[in-house]
Amino acid sequence: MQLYFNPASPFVRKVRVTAHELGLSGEIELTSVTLTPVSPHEGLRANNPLGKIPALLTGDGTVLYDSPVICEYLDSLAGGNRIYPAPGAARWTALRRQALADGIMDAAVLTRYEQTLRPQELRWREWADGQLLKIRTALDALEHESLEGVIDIGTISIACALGYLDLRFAAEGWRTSRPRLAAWLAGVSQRPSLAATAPPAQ
Ligand code: 99T
Repeated sequence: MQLYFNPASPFVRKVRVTAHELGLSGEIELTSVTLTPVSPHEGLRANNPLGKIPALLTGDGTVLYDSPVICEYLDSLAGGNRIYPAPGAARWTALRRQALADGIMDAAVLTRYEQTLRPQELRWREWADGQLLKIRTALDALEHESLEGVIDIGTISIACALGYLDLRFAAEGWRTSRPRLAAWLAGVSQRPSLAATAPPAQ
């Protein structure tokens, strides 16, 4: 399988952590791409019309995107209901947490593009503040979640979202008012899957 990849992308990291947890990382070949909405990657766009990573070319030539779909596909290859819990309360919790973490990543990536790509004179402060409010409110909600000892698509996504904030928004200091979440991340980051996929310091 071939995965379009960039080490900074928290969505790609979700896929890689999932593959690692399922014992499938050896079957994934990484194809490195650099892209933004204003400098798309043509080869990628031929496979994913949205021009976003991650995108996965499976063994039979099928292309899958986005990260929730790819992660669920990998789970099915590993027998199913390992990273995505079986139908029931745990599954809804995991899916909701994935949605919350993906929402943090979406808001953070959009803010990053606003702050680094958009010409200075076109920047819209209130819009960026609105995205940051989503991130902060979501982090406050996560501070009250019981994440200890749970490894599923929900907690994997949360760890990747927090890792991206550390990479791109270190000045935000998200740990200050969220000690429980910070302690959870410190512990879970020791797992080989997360340690092996930590984004490079930039
Ligand atoms: O939007 C673009 O054109 C390029 N951006 C991406 O491909 C980002 C890379 S993170 N990926 C997504 O937004 C995927 C979201 C999708 N819903 C999923 O896979 O779950 C780049 C981060 C950075 O460079 O700082």
